[in-house]
Amino acid sequence: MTVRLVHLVTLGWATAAWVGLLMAGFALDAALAAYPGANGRIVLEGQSGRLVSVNPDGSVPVDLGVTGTNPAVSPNGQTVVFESGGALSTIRADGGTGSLRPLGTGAEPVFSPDGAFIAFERNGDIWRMRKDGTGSTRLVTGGTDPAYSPNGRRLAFARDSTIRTVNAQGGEEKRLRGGLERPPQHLAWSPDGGSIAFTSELDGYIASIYQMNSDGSGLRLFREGDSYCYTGPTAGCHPMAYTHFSRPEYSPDGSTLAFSDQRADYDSSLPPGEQLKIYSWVKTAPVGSAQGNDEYVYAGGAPAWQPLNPPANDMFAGAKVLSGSDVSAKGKNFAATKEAGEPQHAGISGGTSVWYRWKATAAGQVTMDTCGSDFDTLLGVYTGASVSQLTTVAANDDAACAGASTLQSKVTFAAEAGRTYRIAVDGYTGVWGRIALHVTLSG
Ligand SMILES: [Ca+2]
Ligand SMILES: [Ca+2]
Repeated sequence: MTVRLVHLVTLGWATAAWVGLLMAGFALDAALAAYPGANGRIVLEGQSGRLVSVNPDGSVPVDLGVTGTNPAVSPNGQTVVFESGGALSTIRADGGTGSLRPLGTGAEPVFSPDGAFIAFERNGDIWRMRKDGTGSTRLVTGGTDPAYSPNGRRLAFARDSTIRTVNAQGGEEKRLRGGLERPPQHLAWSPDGGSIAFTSELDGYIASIYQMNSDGSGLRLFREGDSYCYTGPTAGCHPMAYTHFSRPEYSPDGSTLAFSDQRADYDSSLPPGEQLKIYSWVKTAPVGSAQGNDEYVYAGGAPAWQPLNPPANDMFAGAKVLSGSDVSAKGKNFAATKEAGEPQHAGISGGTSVWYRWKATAAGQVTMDTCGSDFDTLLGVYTGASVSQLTTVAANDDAACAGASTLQSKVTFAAEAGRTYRIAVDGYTGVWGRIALHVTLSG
């Protein structure tokens, strides 16, 4: 549903219109999300109305640089689609308005599990389009709150007091569950395919989160919203204090639900008439946990959980092989990690390394650089067969590329014929980006 709670406006959450910068986006991997996935960061609408990305414990907040709400993260974890002023856009998960791409009118967006499509609401119907905003088609007439099954074959959606599914390309509809007391909203399908979570809202104030099996059976309450009347010196029920649990979102590993916890509570230290305070938090709790076992994450709402899929050459043992005397390789260190025993490249704390190996076909001067990469790189070149027993050949943090000083890296050394060199490209303090790596051997 696109209806915003009235009380959010009082918090200054009103959505501002903004003008987007169109940019030719990078092509993204269309790999299916694997279950169980690894949990990345949580993207949410912060109290300022801007999208914020935080670690699941709320640490290291990053302002994504845009006003928006209802974010969803792509299966490869690299792109966020979100709603702002009645329109949808995508942005890189690490932010930056330079990657902003407007997609057109819509609400409640969600990526398909292969990352190729975005399903969304438009004028009370459910549509899908390609991730670049082209090819919009209506899948369902009369429906809200789409959620893909993890295998991508079905879309769950809400219509009146029922939860239904439809083929991901449209067509045949199935009713999973009817007779719900109140219209369901904010559907989320668990990564193992077994459960669907949703919000049930009483009157715009009180709301609860339910789960059910994905065949519609086994309805169970996860978090129950409630209301109460104040009994202090200014006793009364106008306005009422209440709790509002909404927007459940499964962690990629399936163990945890993130959700919005909004509440109005009395603060008797304030003057009469101003005692009702509104709070909005993102919290997490284990999927089967009882009420009250919630972890505070961050002030705000509408959480979306980022799946992490480290690159194939994250580990030393999975190094990508480069061959030739003049090699250009493209790569990414998104979601890459530091492994046990790994040295600090160029003596600097990185944390998001990927590995390459290159064998010198002849003796000569070799230059290796990361010029053209779009992040602050570290470069380390080693010999040795084990990540914890490497001998440093050369290392660099920042170097000149094409005559200008940059945050990219470059090394030059004398290569021995037939020797295999191990190359680590890392992100300075663990940043992520797209790698351009060049190896040039001159005889
Ligand atoms: Ca690594
Ligand atoms: Ca650097």
